[in-house]
Amino acid sequence: MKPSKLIGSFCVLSTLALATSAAIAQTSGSHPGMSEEALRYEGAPTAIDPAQTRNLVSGDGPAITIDEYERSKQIYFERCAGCHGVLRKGATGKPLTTDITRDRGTEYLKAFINYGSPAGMPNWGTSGDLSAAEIDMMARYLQHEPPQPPEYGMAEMKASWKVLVPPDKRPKKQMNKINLKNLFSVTLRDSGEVALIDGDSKQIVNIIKTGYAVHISRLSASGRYLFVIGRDARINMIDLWMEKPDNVAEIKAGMEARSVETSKYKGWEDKYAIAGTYWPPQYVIMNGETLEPLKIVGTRGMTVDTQEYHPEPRVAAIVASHEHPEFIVNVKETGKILMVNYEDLDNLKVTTIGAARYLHDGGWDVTKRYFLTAANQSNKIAVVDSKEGKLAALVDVGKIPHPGRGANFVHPKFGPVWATSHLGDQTIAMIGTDPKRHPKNAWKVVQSIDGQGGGSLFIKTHPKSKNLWVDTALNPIEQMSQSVAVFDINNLDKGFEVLPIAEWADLGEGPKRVVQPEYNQAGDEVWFSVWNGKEQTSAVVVVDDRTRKLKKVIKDKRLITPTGKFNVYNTMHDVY
Ligand code: DHE
Repeated sequence: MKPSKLIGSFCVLSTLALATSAAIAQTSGSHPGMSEEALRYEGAPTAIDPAQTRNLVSGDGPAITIDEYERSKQIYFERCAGCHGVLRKGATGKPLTTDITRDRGTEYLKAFINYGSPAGMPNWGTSGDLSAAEIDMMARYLQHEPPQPPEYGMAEMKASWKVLVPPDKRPKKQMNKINLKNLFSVTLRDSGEVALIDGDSKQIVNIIKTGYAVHISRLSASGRYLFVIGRDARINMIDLWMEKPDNVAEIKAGMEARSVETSKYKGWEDKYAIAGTYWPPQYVIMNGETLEPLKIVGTRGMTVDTQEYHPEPRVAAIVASHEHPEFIVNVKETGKILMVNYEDLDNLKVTTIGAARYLHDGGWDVTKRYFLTAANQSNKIAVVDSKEGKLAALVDVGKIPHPGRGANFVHPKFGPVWATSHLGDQTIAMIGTDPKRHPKNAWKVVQSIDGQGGGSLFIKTHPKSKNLWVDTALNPIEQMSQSVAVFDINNLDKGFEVLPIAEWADLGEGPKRVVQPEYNQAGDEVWFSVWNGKEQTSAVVVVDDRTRKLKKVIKDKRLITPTGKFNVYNTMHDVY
């Protein structure tokens, strides 16, 4: 087994030494207590520029020079902030506020950083990632107040906002011959672009510059506008009706972000867009045709369980309700789900639902009434009843659920279910979602099966398919990260078939992680990204869903680090 190399700007982990998939959920030699997958996934650098933060060196901490503070700050933002938070209040990693760090003292902190901890702290020193001098500097730095990144309000948003083509100058009808419903928006992570690929011809229609380390794409309710958000919180609004689809508006919604969505309730189609930011911790509602920022709301507040103040509750997944004119907003660190009613932005009504920490991604059940979302560090799925505006259940699942948007299908024995795979173990949990006709199964794990291993990020099926696809993109074992498991929904106990997607792509050197299955509109093809290093060749592999055979490898030197893929029809209609 070759140690997998990390991609792009991911944190640097030196050794990957897991032998069996069972061990993955437990510990690894270099980072005891925490799976390599989880660390690699969460520990990415923050998009906030350390140079823009305000230094807070005080006489209360140990001696540190300005130069040391600056260098430590850089290291912290690159390697620590993803887990411990920019303000060090804790997320996946423990809090590192000065009341704690000063109490521990320099020597303790040095040992901690050097050797790591069973709770999951990497061994930055013994792994060779940080020198003894750097560890000493970091131990002192942590005893000073965290540097404060600037706030980002209406003035900053307006200054960044550009309407490149005003609504009245846009086409009145579709000006191209593309079958838009089967178009795919493909994230080109490390080039900060999206590729629009025609799902019928498999040709690239356009490559569009977007934000840094672009993250997800979402569609307006009409399917005309594509919204893309980068980790730097830049949103690009692309008009698919143009002869060559391209940007018509853009804005920087904050300094770091992951989520964007549009209003979908009847009568409100295409009216609003919303983006949630990691920094500052807030969301903004924008005009759905121009991206003009209209209403900014902060998410700082009390945590759901211990009810203590959190200064940095990041906004994770957002979905648009089909039951009410509402956005459903996951607030990660407080563990709260907000139902933001957009009927009257001046008198904004927000229902706050207490769920569990730390909320991340999720999707709808097949009726689109229930939103199922991962509270990943609580190993739970929270179920929100969007009709009644309340929590329907908190369901215990495996270790670190990571559903993407999840997978809906009719289980041969238990009726309609929604499934998630896990980052921290090999299981796939199926939760009953039909309280009317299958009340005994509703909001319970009706079956849990084993997939290839841990390190799964995405699971997918389609209403027309009998296949359930589960990736293992972050599994440290190459054979697993470079292939995908597929189950027959009618024979789930039979086990899975493994398809060697990366091998089919025939790309040569590189990590070649196989990530995020996505169906075409017809539901007869599944697309996979083969995510290689920035300087290496990547590809998108199309598999025939019925035969499970290779249909097409889309290889093009412009496809740099493809990851997420968003089929227009399926994203518009929440088909998954
Ligand atoms: Fe994602 C969705 C956050 C790393 C690919 N990612 C999401 C969502 C959030 C999120 C909150 C849900 C958005 C929504 O539905 O509104 N992702 C984060 C992180 O904080 C994290 C852990 C670390 C980071 O620094 O960003 C992270 N994500 C990754 C990756 O490394 C992935 C695998 C590759 C990449 O492109 O960066 C990745 N995330 C994705 C994809 C989706 C996503 C493809 C959308 C899935 C879908 O089917 O909707």
